[in-house]
Amino acid sequence: MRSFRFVVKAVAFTGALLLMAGESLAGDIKGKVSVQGIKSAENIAVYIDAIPDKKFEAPTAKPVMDQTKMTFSPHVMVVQVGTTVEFLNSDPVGHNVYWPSISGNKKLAHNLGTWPKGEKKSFQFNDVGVASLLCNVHPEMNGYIVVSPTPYFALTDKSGKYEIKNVPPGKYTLKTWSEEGKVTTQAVEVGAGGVTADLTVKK
Ligand SMILES: [Cu+2]
Repeated sequence: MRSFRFVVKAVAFTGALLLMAGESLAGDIKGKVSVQGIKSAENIAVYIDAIPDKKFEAPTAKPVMDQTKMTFSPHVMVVQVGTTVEFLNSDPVGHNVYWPSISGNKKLAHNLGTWPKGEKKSFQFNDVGVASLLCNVHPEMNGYIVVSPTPYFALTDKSGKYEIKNVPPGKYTLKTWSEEGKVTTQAVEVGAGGVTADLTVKK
């Protein structure tokens, strides 16, 4: 009995050590996105494209896409595939939310309807791509939800900088999406110390 307990403890301890080693091996991908022919390097999604044979569980957190002051806020949101997004109306007027396609696939068009202040509706994004959010009451309103195939994504700040944290070591394809620019892809290899990857997005 005693030796059995010892073995259990030893296995648990070794497991904990391996877990810690795995975590410490994970690195960050960071860098700067430069733009050519586009006004701003802000709000550009940078994410690791689908990893063969790797599936990720749907996140439990439900980010909020707010409709406030006649805008979608944030203007661009990146989520992992499988994420449920809550659409909240914070304005005293009714807003509608629909997207005519996901990355051009009109079969994935969806209209959530129109609802008043303080109420929200949720939608689970199970298809990778970009949903262009529109409101059929206010044609000037638009926003984007970028659905990433992996949990490894970031959005650039005002200066174009981004950081994707805790990526396991390996070779990946980095991909960008931006409102005005073309999709950029770049190979990247993450080692224990992380990696810097600068990208250029062209119009
Ligand atoms: Cu509206």
